[in-house]
Amino acid sequence: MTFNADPVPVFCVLLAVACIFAGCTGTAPPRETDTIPADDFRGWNLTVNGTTRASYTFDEIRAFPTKAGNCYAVSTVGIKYGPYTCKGVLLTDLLEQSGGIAEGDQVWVSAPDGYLWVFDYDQTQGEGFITFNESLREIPSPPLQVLLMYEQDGKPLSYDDGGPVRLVIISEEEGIVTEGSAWVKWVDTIEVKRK
Ligand SMILES: Nc1nc2c(c(=O)[nH]1)N[C@H]1C(S)=C(S)[C@@H](COP(=O)(O)O)O[C@H]1N2
Ligand SMILES: [Mo]
Repeated sequence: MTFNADPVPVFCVLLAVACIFAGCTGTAPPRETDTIPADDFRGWNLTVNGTTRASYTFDEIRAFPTKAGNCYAVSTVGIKYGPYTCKGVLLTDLLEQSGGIAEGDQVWVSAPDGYLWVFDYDQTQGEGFITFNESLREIPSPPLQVLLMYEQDGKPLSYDDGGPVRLVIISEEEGIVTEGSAWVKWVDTIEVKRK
């Protein structure tokens, strides 16, 4: 008697059987530092702390008036991200619910990974950002707005892209590139700092 089974398919069958017993499902493993919610975004909360403090669920954020615009970023090393259509809620609309902001205030925007970006008053009003054209030449800034984005190119913002909510800078005009360092991913805290 000869045993002449081709070793390749045999190996594949063994691998498949081993995989079934090991519980492989083809999905990504859970994140180790799961202080940041997964893509269903349950448990995520956004705290806005101005003269009054407010806390919002993802559904409550989406219940705010929506705003959409063009957004396009460049990283510190010159890689461009976009252009995208970004949709979400305006920072100023959110801040309004917590007492608003006044000249001289700063707005601190942070995320569970410890990242923090500080916006001065002018920037909350869409002014004072550095802007570039698509060739990354600095250009005078057109009118801009600061948006908390939860939809990018018509799709819910994924965790990997900074979801549930990422701070972005939008413009009516197309091809306006802003600095990616201000585009805080996984935003969960917004604080108004008054001197
Ligand atoms: N929460 C959080 N947001 C962040 C960062 C970060 O480290 N943590 N890095 C910033 C910087 S410096 C850049 S250039 C962009 C990079 O965007 P990407 O991670 O989508 O490539 O995200 C910005 N937002
Ligand atoms: Mo960056």
